[in-house]
Amino acid sequence: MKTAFITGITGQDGAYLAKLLLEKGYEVHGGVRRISQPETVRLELLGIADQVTLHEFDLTEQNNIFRTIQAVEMDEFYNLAAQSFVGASWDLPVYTADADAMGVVRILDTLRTLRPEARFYQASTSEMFGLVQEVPQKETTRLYPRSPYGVAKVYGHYITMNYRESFGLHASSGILFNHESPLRGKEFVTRKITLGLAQLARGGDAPVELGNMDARRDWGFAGDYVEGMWRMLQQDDADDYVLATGVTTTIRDFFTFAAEELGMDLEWTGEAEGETATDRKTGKLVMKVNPKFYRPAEVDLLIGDASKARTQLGWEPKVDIRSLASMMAKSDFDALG
Ligand code: NAP
Ligand code: G4F
Repeated sequence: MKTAFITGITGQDGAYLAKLLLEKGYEVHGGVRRISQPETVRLELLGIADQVTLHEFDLTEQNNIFRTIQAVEMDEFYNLAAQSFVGASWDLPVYTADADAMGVVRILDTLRTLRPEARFYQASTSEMFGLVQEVPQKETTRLYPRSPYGVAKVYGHYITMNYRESFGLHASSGILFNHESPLRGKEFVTRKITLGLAQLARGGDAPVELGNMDARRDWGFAGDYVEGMWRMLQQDDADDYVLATGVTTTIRDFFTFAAEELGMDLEWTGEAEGETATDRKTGKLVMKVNPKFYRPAEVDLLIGDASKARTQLGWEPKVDIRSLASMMAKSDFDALG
């Protein structure tokens, strides 16, 4: 039986990865940062809260990282923990760098000292492509981050490559494009949309307030993406891989797909800050733009080329964008019932 340690096990990806590894027969340990009331709701929703061993773990605390890696005899280490909300990274740039950049080197340097044989996965991101220099984006595309989060993740990405090349660690980096699910945090745009629409469909009357409706994302299902993470660590040699669907969709189209799942028929009017959507069936205003949600710098077009992962890992995303929007809208609607 292999043992895995997952940082960020209470997050969206951490919960799905823990479930996958348990199904594969792993002993699963995870890191949870100290807060007044530990939030294990995603592990509970997946029915695995009592099957994983949790350890106090914080990316910003070197001694805590050292003691955790000393205590758990792990074969694989998945670093999924991060300050992961791009929008917040302009308000918390120093903390974001501490957690998302320095946190990675704290872990790598401790692994190098205590467990050089353990395999390491770093959660890199398409946000590193930012102002895209090539379409679609692949492993060799030049990075041009557009947020303090993206900049911090670029450091995490390069230090992972550097420890692989300098010390021979089996350290891989997954450059993952956006992946969503019913377990997605409520501040991210997809979940904000499906939850807001579900509340409207259940009789609420507060429109969903959004920012840049023209941004495009390559959205996949988180359950598919954690399978790709695992596959990376099963390769003989560590490497970097893009995981993406290759399909890009505007925020507006995602909103429409989710609304259709809930039986709405949208009429769009206006542009930019004046854009709105109304449900023709009920006459309710269901979306209005609020400039408060615009970002100081935007990533407008993300679309990934996952050919390398397809060829070398045999990885394929299985859930398309319409099915994803339907799955999330239905889950939120059912939960509110
Ligand atoms: P998430 O749901 O926001 O989960 C983040 C996890 O990190 C949570 O468990 C959180 O704990 C934990 N965490 C935050 N700060 C920490 C700290 N200082 N010390 C220890 N743990 C800390 O994110 P996700 O969507 O699962 O994403 C997983 C990873 O993939 C992240 O690194 C993210 O940046 C990266 N990524 C995500 C996507 C995507 O589309 N989802 C795409 C590319 C890359 P709490 O529960 O206490 O908040
Ligand atoms: O859902 P988002 O907040 O995700 P974003 O910024 O792409 O970041 C996510 O994906 C990254 C991978 O590329 C991860 F690394 C990161 O950890 C995270 O998981 O925003 C998506 C787009 C943005 O262009 C944003 O401006 O949606 C636009 N948007 C429009 N209105 C909004 C809103 N985003 C949010 N969160 N809230 C809005 O009201």
